[in-house]
Amino acid sequence: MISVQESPKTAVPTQGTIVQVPKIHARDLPYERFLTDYVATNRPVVIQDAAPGWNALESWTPEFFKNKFGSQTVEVTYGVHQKLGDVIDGVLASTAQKPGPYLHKVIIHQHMPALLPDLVPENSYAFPRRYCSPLMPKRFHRPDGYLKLLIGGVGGKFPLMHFDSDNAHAVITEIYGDKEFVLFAPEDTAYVYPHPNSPSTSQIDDLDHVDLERFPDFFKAVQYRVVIGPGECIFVPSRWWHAARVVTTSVSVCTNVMHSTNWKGFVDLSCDSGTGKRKAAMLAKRLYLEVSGMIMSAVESLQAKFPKASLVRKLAHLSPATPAARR
Ligand SMILES: O=C(O)CCC(=O)C(=O)O
Repeated sequence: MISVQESPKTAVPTQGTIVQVPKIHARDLPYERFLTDYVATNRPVVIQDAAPGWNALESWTPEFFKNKFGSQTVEVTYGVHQKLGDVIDGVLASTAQKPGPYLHKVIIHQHMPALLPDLVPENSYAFPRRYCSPLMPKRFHRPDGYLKLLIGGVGGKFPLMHFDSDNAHAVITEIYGDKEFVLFAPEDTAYVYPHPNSPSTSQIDDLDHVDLERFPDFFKAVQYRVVIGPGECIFVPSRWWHAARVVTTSVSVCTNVMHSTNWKGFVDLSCDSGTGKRKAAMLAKRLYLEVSGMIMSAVESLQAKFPKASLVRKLAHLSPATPAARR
């Protein structure tokens, strides 16, 4: 029995309609059903108890990071470098009136690989899938799903409301504290006012005080809101706008997912038309990605139909359907 906690739609005069993102316990959402009901339909969901057994859930407190990595210099936000110990002091002093830093540039495999054993077994809902494929062009090859560490204090927030590049899905798993997400569907893009020069970032930077003179159609956008706590992860589908704000001092991790259902959008985005030589290069890239996509689709359906066949197991790394099939 699926326990979906959906609250009724609430009409808020200046902000439009607010809908709660459904929450489902992992035991009621097998991975295959997650793929068909949410990934393939591009709808958001929160999964509870998504990462049972993670040491991180027991040990990753702000103090843990200060003690273990306090002297390490990290990039906190775009181009801002600081010692992690100072970042944690700022996070702990953060208030709604005077928000402290929000750490979002640490890639765990690259900058803090010692943390990896605390994230085992892997959260299957966050499995990066086609990003693991050796057929992925080098620039996009991310067997780790680009696993990022996010730390912030009360009132802190991810700096931009945006949707992820590459037409990627994102999964954010909360480890410590609570964080609020506000999402907007791709069909409401016009109402969140993308930057003319950066179409994946919104001009709206404070969802609680939206300037309705500058952004008069904002109230037409449907807001999908939810607060996630330790052990819960949110699936943010491709092209969904999202903003994240810390409710209580928060530590979480984020990965990107590339699946057959967001592949076409990825190919279209990465092969813009261009002219002259560039046009020829883009056509070659498109051909490569389309053929690779077909090979990956074939490998994926073989894994679904004949999971135990030895040839299929040999080919599986070309588009692993499970973490075990990744090489
Ligand atoms: O801060 C968060 O939880 C959101 C992270 C995010 O959207 C991103 O890294 O692209």
